[in-house]
Amino acid sequence: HPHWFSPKSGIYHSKHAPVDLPNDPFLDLVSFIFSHRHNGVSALVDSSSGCSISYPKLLPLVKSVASGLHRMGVSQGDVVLLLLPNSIYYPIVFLAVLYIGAIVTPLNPLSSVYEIRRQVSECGVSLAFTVPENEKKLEPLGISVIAVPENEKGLKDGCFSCFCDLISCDFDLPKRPVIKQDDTAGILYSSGTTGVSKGVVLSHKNLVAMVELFVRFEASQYEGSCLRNVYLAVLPMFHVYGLSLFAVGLLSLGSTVVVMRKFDIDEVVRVIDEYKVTHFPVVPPMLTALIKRAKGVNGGEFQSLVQVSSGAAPLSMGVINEFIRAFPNVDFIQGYGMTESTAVGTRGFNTEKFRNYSSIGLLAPNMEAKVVDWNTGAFLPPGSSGELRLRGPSIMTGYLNNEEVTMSTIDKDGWLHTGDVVYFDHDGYLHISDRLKDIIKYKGFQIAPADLEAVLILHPEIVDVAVTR
Ligand code: 4UW
Repeated sequence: HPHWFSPKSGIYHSKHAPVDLPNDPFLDLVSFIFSHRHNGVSALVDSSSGCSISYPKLLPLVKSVASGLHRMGVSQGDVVLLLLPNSIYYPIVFLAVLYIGAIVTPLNPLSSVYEIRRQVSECGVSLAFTVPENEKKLEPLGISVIAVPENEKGLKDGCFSCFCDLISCDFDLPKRPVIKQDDTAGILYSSGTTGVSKGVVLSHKNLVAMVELFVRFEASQYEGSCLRNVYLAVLPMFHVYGLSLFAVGLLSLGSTVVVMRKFDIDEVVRVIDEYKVTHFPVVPPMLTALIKRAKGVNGGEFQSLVQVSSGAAPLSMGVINEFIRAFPNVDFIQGYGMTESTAVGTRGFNTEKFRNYSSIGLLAPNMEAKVVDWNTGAFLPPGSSGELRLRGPSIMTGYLNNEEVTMSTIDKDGWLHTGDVVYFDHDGYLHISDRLKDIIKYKGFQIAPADLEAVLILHPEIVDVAVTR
């Protein structure tokens, strides 16, 4: 057996050397991010207007919004809803809420009133940030609402006066509360292996581990300065994949994050060219759009691209091959993660000599895995498919107010039952072959059949309903 697999315990260890994680119990995510020194210039750029926020201005803006929130009466442990599309202000608001020890719960701005109401009441939300189009949806909920503009141009518009006050608030935060690594930082929604979607409780420690084991680790594997990396942020920051990279991890490296509100392939091509984008994380449907678009041009437009990474949903070998053919100079990798693992899982890693495009990559450092036969419970060796179980510092604290489901998802030894069917090949790369759990993935987003059923059954003409994938 290879050294990374112990047949006795059935445990797969990461092939990567372990990474030291900060062990100060009183460390919060914001202090951690800004403790990293770099000479990054542009932090966040709005792709449509070109408005940008520089690295030297980033922390002062976070502090300013944090002070404003404090003045409004938001305090440690309060839960703030971010019902927002991508914008350069998303990371600022996210980090400002955490800075004062409050908690963020993000949600897709296209959510229905039904979904918003549920999350607001489950999390005990008292304040929401949203876009003007959504203010009506929040009105009946009786919580405070702050409208966020798309970029700096919008700031002058009267309906954003509250946000304008926050962002230009003088520092008067008396003293930061004591925040522990174990304190809750975010509550993201996921349906897990079954049932309706549930709040996934993530601590500062989970997010710090994510930054180290996923974002900073990946950057450390490539030569050269991360300051020169320009990321196109079109994946939504209300989902764990976009949040981890664009609102958190990359800002500790000094990379530039070019933020795009909505995926539009023509806009993507323009922005990649204009900002010399080097890294583009995508979900499978975006890859297909890129391939189609590449056929219509003869080079030039995509020259700056160095890496495209895909994940959040399965990808067929056919699409992968077409992509490689259309973009021979781009390093293509797949990654795998879950909301419940704070996005940490596996990431591809290609070298000159070794390329494995079809796999979802190697297990992240400090993470352990098991592959289990779901009928017999037997631990399976490389080459055999079974349910993936994951253990490590980025695994969620649990589901919000749901001990029963938490206990059936994370067993007594700390293993997260992923509901995904995988196998390790003999080089230690993981392959995902099926899904045991009953979620539907639409453009990388989760759709819980039980959530659809709950909505459909309310229709007066529907007697009973079963949604399946
Ligand atoms: N192939 C097939 C994949 C894959 C996949 C995920 O909505 P969630 O909870 O979370 C995500 C997170 C994706 C992600 C995080 C960090 C990262 O580096 C990365 O790399 C590209 C992707 O989607 O859904 C989790 C579920 O989504 C499926 C799988 O079923 C998993 O349990 N999934 N990645 N590459 N399926």
